[in-house]
Amino acid sequence: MKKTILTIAALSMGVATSQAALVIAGVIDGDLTGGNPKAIVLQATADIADLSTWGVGSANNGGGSDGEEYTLSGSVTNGQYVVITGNNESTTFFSTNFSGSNYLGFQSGAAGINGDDAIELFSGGAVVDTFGDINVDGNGETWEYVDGYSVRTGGTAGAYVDGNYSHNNGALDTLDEAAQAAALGGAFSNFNVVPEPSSTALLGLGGLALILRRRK
Ligand SMILES: [Ca+2]
Ligand SMILES: [Ca+2]
Ligand SMILES: [Ca+2]
Repeated sequence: MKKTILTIAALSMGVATSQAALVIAGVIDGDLTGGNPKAIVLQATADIADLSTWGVGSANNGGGSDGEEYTLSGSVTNGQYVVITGNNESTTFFSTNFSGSNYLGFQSGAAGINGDDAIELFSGGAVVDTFGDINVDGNGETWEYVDGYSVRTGGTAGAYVDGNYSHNNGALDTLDEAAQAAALGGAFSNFNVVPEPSSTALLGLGGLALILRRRK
């Protein structure tokens, strides 16, 4: 009997850790030709050896879930960002803000977002984190990011909480690519995700690793 209880406890801890291991860190919709640059940004709050069970979808214009439109691959370490660009444009913007070992890049039409689209993060086929309201067009909403960006400032994965993000709607409006890169600044360079309590020790180690990596 004791053995059974221990097994259940271990399984519960495993589920809690995996669900918080990757979160939506932000969204970008620029103002260059084609509405570029565009990106969905995620951040790891723990090491993930196999990203192939993770994916994203964009729920466009309040039309509800599109399901998992793009599945990730590879692996990430605690604190690393996953950057999914909508296309291969805006190389100056992305090389300025998303270069180095702290960023893992992908490209998918699922990130072809334009400021009024909600984002879903999937793990094992289930939604584990959401940005915005998948059933509401973002125009005029608090989470609108047309010609701008939103960046996570805290919180954990789960139902969408508006206060977990800083919204910079229109912040990239009319700017050229270099100016948009400068306007984004270091928005996606800090470890600004608050992990689940059980992951606190991992955060400490991850933060140290990031500092060591930057000194190289
Ligand atoms: Ca735009
Ligand atoms: Ca979509
Ligand atoms: Ca849209």
